[in-house]
Amino acid sequence: MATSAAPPGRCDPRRTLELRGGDRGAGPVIYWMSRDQRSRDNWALLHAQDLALAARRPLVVAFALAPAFLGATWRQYAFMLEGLKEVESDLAALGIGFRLLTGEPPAAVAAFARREGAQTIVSDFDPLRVKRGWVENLCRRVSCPVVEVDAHNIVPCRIASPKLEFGAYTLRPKLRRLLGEFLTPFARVTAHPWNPPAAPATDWDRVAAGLKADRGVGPVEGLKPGPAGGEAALRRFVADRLAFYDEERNDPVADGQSNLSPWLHFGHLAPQRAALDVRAVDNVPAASRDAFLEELIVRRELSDNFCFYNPSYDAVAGFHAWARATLDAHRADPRERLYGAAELDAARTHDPLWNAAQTEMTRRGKMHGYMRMYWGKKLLEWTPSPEEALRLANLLNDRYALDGRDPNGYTGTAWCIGGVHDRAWGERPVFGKIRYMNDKGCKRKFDVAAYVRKSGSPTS
Ligand code: FAD
Ligand code: FO1
Repeated sequence: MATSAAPPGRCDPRRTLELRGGDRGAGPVIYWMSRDQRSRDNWALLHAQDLALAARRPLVVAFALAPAFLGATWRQYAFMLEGLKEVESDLAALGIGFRLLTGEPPAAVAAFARREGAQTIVSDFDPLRVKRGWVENLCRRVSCPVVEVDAHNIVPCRIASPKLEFGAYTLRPKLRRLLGEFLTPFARVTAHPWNPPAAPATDWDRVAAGLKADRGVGPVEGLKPGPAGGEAALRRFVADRLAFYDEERNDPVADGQSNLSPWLHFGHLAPQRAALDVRAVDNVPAASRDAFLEELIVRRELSDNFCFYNPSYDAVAGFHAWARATLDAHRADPRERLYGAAELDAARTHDPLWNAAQTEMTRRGKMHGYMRMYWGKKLLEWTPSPEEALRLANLLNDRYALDGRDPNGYTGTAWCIGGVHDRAWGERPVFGKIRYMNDKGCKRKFDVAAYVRKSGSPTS
């Protein structure tokens, strides 16, 4: 069926970056899907389709299932695999191929691309070290062009700023200046006229059985993984809780957050979709709408900026000089209490509030955003060094949180322990000038006893 040449690029060219040139093979365009695991609202898929339409080629999406990923357990893999099943059938309905590849991702994708004679490979932007390493490795293994598309940030990370930003206050104006050009409606992926050779549907049971992920951390009940689940969660938030977001988002007892982070993390839901839908709501207080957009756009895109431009985003070496100096000056301060990984993991500290936060995360797969700050800061107070505090914060967060292994997480723990994107505060033992938080501050803000009851304690 002849169709017109590709419509004029549906994806803003500023979202794309050619990582390598090369010889265009005679085969399909391949979108190596990783961060943005969805068929709708996906600029990387739209760009890959434009390339395939212009070359009158099939379009195939490849997902490389890593045998291990930053400490991910069965909890996270189960959520992700459920979503990928849905993506496979969404793509099939559009005549777009889906291939689940196993083994080390760059080698698996390179072998697939060579076998198929890929015309071009499109990848989706991700600032994490492991992901950038995968794409660099791929570029050395293939001879066709490889193009990166930022499908996660509303303002592409590389465009928003060419450098590491000090904080929200320095990035916000840069985002604001460009938001009008990038916070635009999504084009739709169309039915693809050149279909890839039929391939057997993925044997998802066999894929799951082949995963070594630690089954000791089980799936979180009651959440519907995948793009449809993410879109439903967004509709529920907008309908029921957006109106109260400004005053309730920092109250761990109220269910005031959107709870969208698992679907945003796996790319089942596009942040831009959430921003477009929330911005269009006109029957809620502007303060709530604006507060949500500040977190969703500024805070989240600040995290990508931090991880992209700071190679030590998950290390004390990545903290600002003032923070390293103040933490060094207080390294020898006596710690009132010291806890190791086992006690912290089991939520067996002296502090019922901290235990409740840890229990919420291990049971629910998500800790309330306000409690994450308290939770992270106590680790600095109760471990022998900032390095150990940061290691344990990332280890526990990535083990239990559905939204873990994310730039937001590494930035969040660096904020808690190293004052990243924060300022210096009054000097005190152990913390130095890093912002301090304690349970008295929490008691002033919300009903601590109610939160402890709600989250349960390890023995309950
Ligand atoms: P909402 O309040 O509804 O916000 C909506 C979205 O805005 C979030 O999903 C997220 O994409 C973005 N957002 C909100 N707050 C922040 C923030 N402080 N920094 C960056 N983006 C933000 N977020 C993760 O996605 N994964 C993590 O592993 C993670 N670990 C964290 C660890 C610590 C120690 C701290 C202090 C924060 C961490 N955060 C993490 C950031 C924030 O707490 C979560 O994004 C938020 O609580 C997710 O729940 P929600 O989607 O209901 O948030
Ligand atoms: N991305 C992949 O391309 N392949 C994987 O096998 C994979 C596993 C995985 C497990 C848990 C998790 O939280 C993320 C995982 N990711 C995987 C990456 C994810 O899609 C996101 O791109 C990043 O974690 C966010 O930057």
